[in-house]
Amino acid sequence: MILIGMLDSPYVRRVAIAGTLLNLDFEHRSISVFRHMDRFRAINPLIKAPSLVAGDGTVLMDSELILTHLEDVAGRTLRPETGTARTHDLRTTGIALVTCEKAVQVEYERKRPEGYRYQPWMDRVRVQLHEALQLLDEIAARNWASLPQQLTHGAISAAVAVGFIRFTLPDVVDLSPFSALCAHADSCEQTAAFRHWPIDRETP
Ligand SMILES: N[C@@H](CCC(=O)N[C@@H](CS)C(=O)NCC(=O)O)C(=O)O
Repeated sequence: MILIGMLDSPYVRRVAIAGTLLNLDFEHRSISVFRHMDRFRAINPLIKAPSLVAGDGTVLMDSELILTHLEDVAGRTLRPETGTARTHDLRTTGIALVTCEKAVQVEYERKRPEGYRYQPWMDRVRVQLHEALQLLDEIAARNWASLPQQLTHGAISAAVAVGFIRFTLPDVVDLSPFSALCAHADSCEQTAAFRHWPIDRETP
């Protein structure tokens, strides 16, 4: 299996970290959807990161669907399998993915020339981002004072979202009100799986 995409994409990084936690053997190629568009397009004409070339050559996209496939291959899941814990982890993952989406939208909006930016849209996205961070902070304060034995998709995705904001938007998003979430991200970044996939690592 080959995972395609830069680790500064929170979606690529969550897949890479989960793949390692699932003990899967896969290759990673740091191909950028912007800087290496033609190379990317040759693998996936839709130019979406992450993409995964599965064992049989099928090209998958969307981090959640790729994770579904990786868990099929591994024969186990990082998500609690039943009950309230599962429902809560699905909710947390959803909030974390919105956090990633809104943070990425802020970054993409910044790429536009000044005259092409639309402030009411930016204001809306930033309110959504702030709300999502607030919800994750409450979850972190309630559940992640110490790291769970098994990192779930919700816990991984929340930490990866913080990592992305710290790396890409340090001048735009003030994370200081979200201390429990930041502490959770710090703890995750110390683990072997997160250290194996640093946000700025590029494979040739
Ligand atoms: N819902 C998707 C979002 C993936 C996504 O938007 N990735 C960005 C990179 S961070 C991308 O492919 N951008 C290029 C584009 O949308 O054209 C997922 O979970 O994988």
